[in-house]
Amino acid sequence: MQLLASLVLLALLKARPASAAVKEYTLDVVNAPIAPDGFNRSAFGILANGTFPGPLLIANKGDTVKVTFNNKLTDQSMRMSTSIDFDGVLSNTASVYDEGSPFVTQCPFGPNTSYTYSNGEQSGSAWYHSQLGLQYADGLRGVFIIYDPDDPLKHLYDVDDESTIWSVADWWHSTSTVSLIAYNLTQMIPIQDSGLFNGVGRYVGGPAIPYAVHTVTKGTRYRFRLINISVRWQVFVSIDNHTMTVIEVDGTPTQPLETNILSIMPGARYSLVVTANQAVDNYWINAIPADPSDPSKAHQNPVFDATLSRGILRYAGAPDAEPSAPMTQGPEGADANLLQEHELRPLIPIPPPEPDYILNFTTSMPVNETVWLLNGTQYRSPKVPTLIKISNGASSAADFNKSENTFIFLRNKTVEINFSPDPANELHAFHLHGNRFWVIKSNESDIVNTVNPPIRDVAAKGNGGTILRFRTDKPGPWFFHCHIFWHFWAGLGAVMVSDPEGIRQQVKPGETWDGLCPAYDALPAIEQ
Ligand SMILES: *[C@@H]1O[C@H](CO)[C@@H](O)[C@H](O)[C@H]1NC(C)=O
Ligand SMILES: *[C@@H]1O[C@H](CO)[C@@H](O)[C@H](O)[C@H]1NC(C)=O
Ligand SMILES: *[C@@H]1O[C@H](CO)[C@@H](O)[C@H](O)[C@H]1NC(C)=O
Ligand SMILES: *[C@@H]1O[C@H](CO)[C@@H](O)[C@H](O)[C@H]1NC(C)=O
Ligand SMILES: *[C@@H]1O[C@H](CO)[C@@H](O)[C@H](O)[C@H]1NC(C)=O
Ligand SMILES: *[C@@H]1O[C@H](CO)[C@@H](O)[C@H](O)[C@H]1NC(C)=O
Ligand SMILES: *[C@@H]1O[C@H](CO)[C@@H](O)[C@H](O)[C@H]1NC(C)=O
Ligand SMILES: *[C@@H]1O[C@H](CO)[C@@H](O)[C@H](O)[C@H]1NC(C)=O
Ligand SMILES: *[C@@H]1O[C@H](CO)[C@@H](O)[C@H](O)[C@H]1NC(C)=O
Ligand SMILES: *[C@@H]1O[C@H](CO)[C@@H](O)[C@H](O)[C@H]1NC(C)=O
Ligand SMILES: *[C@@H]1O[C@H](CO)[C@@H](O)[C@H](O)[C@H]1NC(C)=O
Ligand SMILES: *[C@@H]1O[C@H](CO)[C@@H](O)[C@H](O)[C@H]1NC(C)=O
Ligand SMILES: [Cu+2]
Repeated sequence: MQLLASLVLLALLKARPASAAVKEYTLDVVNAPIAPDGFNRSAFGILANGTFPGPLLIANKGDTVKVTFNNKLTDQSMRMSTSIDFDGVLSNTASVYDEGSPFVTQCPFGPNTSYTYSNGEQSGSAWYHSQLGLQYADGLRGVFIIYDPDDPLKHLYDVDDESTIWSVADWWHSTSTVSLIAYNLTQMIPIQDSGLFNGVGRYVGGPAIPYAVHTVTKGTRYRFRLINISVRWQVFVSIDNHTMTVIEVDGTPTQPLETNILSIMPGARYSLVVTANQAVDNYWINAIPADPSDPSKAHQNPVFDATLSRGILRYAGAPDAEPSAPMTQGPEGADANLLQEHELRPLIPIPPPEPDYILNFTTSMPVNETVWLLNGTQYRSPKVPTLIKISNGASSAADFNKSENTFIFLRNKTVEINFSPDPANELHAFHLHGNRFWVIKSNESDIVNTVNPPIRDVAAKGNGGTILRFRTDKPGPWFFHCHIFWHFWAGLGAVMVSDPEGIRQQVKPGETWDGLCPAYDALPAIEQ
């Protein structure tokens, strides 16, 4: 038989609601044909159960969710090992090793092996994706929703189910391996070939693949869960003739805030209440990928046309046809009521404590576009994961190589990450694993809010300056990186270690996890 190392560990959950259940999922990671925009890649994708996006995973708040991934990859032209991150899932300390960060919390697992991730203790809109190299560009990404049966905002909407999930994504016709070689040669991140809305899209010169349709009933209020599973760029989302009311950002319920267009960064999530209150008709959902710092970049790829990235909102009774309105990029100029991050208010405000640590950070690109530095250091994965080093006694930054860009904090403190205004207008999307942070200053605004700032886990860092704070009350090594994975690959990352002593006392992974690194290290390079 194959080497099937399967681990099932019950997370030591805190007080859970009576309804708490254990939900188990199995996903086969396979090489399978995929053509979300009608283009048949010569190499197959790397897909969960052969689909893109991968199967939807759902659970209720308080459930323990165990997801077993069987690595059945065979194509040697792409990464054959994998490691899965659940963005937006707040791993508890007991299971921090199931958090999926390669070489931080675990070693990846190779072909013909399995690994079970066990998580609990959270709610909201989340997603899963390969965290290894650029593997998720090849398709290994999907949506994970944790419903809250007692949602305090339930009265605002009528429908919130599997049909109201909107994913936006970018897609490349080449494999991530080929794209990386091109990136290296040209020093430019390859522009995607299409933008996908709920897994379908079009490219210039390609077939007229039918757009994803969402059918609504007039008079009904829908909670759409918008999830950006892209690898680069923001997506500007709007619905012709409709407003959208934001009620959740990255898993945090918010006070309702109305908008008619919003920009979503890679990795970010929003819940939007939309009332079907217009004439029975077909309306465009515009999901326009754009690089605001340099719109001309889109023209580097002649098959990419941002306006082809869209879906259809169809009222019951409207013809089975595309909207007659022109394809636009959504409201512009005075008509645009663009969502401002700093105006978001958590439903339950939590004032951030004054910081115990202040990290003044810079982002820079000193050599060429394949090298990005976070505060002067290019993050490179070590051979031995951070968590193992800590278990073996590492307690200060000096115990790590400089290229691990690792910062250590004592328990129960507040850390502030301060990106000063920076004239290089390059957009980054900083994401902290396993935690949520306060955005006390958004890039777009000069307001510093220490009373009721937005709480989320992905924030834009542009030229305006961004200030984040987080607590160190969850012992663990947490990746902090740009979610534009090309930048991350080029080094734009760090590891924030909360409470190394607590990690040693509380984190007890067990045999299967212990076996991951020896197994990975023994793999031939082609299978790593
Ligand atoms: C994925 O495929 C496997 C094998 O066919 C199946 O057992 C499993 O239920 C599927 N998982 C999901 C979430 O659909
Ligand atoms: C892609 O492959 C499918 C099935 O083999 C075929 O029907 C389709 O025409 C191909 N599409 C293109 C654009 O070549
Ligand atoms: C995985 O197992 C299958 C069937 O046992 C075998 O044919 C294949 O060579 C194995 N793949 C790798 C990469 O070891
Ligand atoms: C990028 O190019 C450099 C120099 O030619 C080479 O050393 C490096 O291995 C290349 N990296 C990739 C991912 O191709
Ligand atoms: C970019 O810089 C890196 C680091 O010095 C180097 O390895 C790589 O070859 C450079 N790429 C190009 C295209 O010059
Ligand atoms: C998703 O994020 C990527 C990366 O920032 C961005 O390019 C894209 O526009 C976003 N998509 C949506 C629909 O917001
Ligand atoms: C949508 O709004 C546009 C611009 O205000 C208007 O011209 C159009 O008639 C509206 N469409 C419908 C179906 O109401
Ligand atoms: C960032 O780098 C600067 C310059 O090397 C250094 O002085 C500073 O201490 C670093 N910041 C942190 C938080 O380590
Ligand atoms: C961080 O930057 C602020 C100004 O933005 C400065 O007042 C402070 O001294 C800096 N702290 C460190 C440790 O460099
Ligand atoms: C740093 O890296 C070197 C070589 O890459 C390795 O030999 C050494 O053990 C590493 N040190 C630590 C503290 O991880
Ligand atoms: C953490 O800090 C808060 C306030 O600073 C304090 O009230 C609490 O007792 C501390 N908890 C632990 C476990 O140290
Ligand atoms: C960041 O904020 C600055 C200043 O307000 C603004 O000019 C820039 O467009 C913003 N960048 C992004 C990517 O939002
Ligand atoms: Cu970035």
